[in-house]
Amino acid sequence: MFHKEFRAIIFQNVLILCASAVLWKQTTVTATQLTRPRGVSLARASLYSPDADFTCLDGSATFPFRYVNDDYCDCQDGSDEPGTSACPNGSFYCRNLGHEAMIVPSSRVNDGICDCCDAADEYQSGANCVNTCKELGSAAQEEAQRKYELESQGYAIKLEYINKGRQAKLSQQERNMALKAEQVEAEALRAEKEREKHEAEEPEKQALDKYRQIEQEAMKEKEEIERSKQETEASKAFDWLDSNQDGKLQVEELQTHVAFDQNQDGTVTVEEAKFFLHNEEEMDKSDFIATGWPLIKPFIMKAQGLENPSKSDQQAGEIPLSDDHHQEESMPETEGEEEEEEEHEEEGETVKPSPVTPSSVEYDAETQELIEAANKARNAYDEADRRLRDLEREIRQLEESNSKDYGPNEEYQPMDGQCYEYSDREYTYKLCPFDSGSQRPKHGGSETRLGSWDSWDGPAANKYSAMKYDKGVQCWNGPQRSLKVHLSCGMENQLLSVSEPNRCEYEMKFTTPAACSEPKKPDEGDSEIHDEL
Ligand code: MAN
Repeated sequence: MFHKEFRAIIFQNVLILCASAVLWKQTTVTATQLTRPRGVSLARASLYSPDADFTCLDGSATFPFRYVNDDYCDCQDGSDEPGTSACPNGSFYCRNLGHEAMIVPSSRVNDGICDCCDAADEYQSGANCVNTCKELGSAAQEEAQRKYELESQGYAIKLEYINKGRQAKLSQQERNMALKAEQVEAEALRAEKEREKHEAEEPEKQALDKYRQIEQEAMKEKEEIERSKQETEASKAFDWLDSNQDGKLQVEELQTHVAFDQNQDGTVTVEEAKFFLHNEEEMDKSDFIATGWPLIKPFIMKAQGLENPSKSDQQAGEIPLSDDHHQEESMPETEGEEEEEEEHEEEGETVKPSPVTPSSVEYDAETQELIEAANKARNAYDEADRRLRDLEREIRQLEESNSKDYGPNEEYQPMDGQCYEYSDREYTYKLCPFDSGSQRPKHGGSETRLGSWDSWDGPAANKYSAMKYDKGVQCWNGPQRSLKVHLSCGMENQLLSVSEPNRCEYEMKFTTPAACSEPKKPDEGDSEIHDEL
């Protein structure tokens, strides 16, 4: 208040009009047809009307317009001194014609340092600033143009990606529809083949059951033959051991065979011999066949295996066995038996029936036909089943891929299926977008999964600027590894850097044309500032 009153007195007494005229001349600049005080932007020009009182822009005071730029700070917000350094918080606007308009703190006005390229901030300091706006303007424009062209290229690639992505989605959808139709057919075909298989297997089963019966009978017969062979062998052994031919085996008879010398002291004691007679004095033939021979036979075999057969025959009084490898020691066969076998061998016939197994069975033509028909039906069913399962797998994979969010316009789709690497001193990192991220030590060691594709993870306003991969390999004594990938516009898909800001939490920087936005044409030459209040 005091300040204003004091001034009013002075101006009343000294040539008011003259002084005002001089001040007005000093504090105004002419720009694009609008006269405005020095340091005021075009946008704010209307707030500085020389025909009216000036109200501080914060509304804090109103006073005659001649106080504007009078090098004395009247407004708290410094708005009355845009063209002088009188207010500490004022701002000075320079037009910088040919380049970019700029606002500098008004404290820098006439401080001897050139801030504005048009030298407007140093109008009284004698700093001899030169107007460099034209040069700066054209350099900036060239840079802006270069950036614009790069962005345009990136964006052009992005458009291709969008095309590819949409195309891929379309063909996936088409493929999916075709597969679904095929699936219906394949299911019907499998059901039909399954029915045919059952139909063919039923008569095959009946025919084979007959064979199975025959096989079982043959098996029984074989067992019977085997049993009677054992019996014959036991009977021969009995006759052999029963040296006095009285139809009973006595201790003394066994004592003459070293095979029964269990402790191998050169003598078969009574106890040793009785052991084989079930601790009885003697044993008749039927007991011998049923229980004696199975006990005695291993001892005889052992003795024959240990001793020289040529010597043992008389010395040990060995009982020859009928096993093939003891042929020369076999008990004398009856003449008839011998001749019979020889005859068979000459004729090339099989003496005993060979064990019946399904593979060796010769089926009659009708059964064979049934088996072949069933095999054919089984193969046809297996093929139909395989085809259906292949289709189902393909559908599952397609649906999984189809459910992935490849960006608002499918622009990230072409990155799926690709992998990108980056190496630092210790590790080679790999990012396979929409799949996983991993880390491999450069000097040997296995790959560690840092995470699997989870979701887009950018801020709400820019969701597609970051990706999250989680559930990686468990960190020792810590959480499962996880990875965040920050995407930015670039001419190519490139993994730029990898860091681990927290243990087992990884971050990657990745450039891709898919992250480019439509570039804006750079402004021609100079540009204004839209400094709204
Ligand atoms: C490995 C790497 C590192 C990680 C440690 C944590 O060495 O996966 O990145 O920090 O394990 O134990």
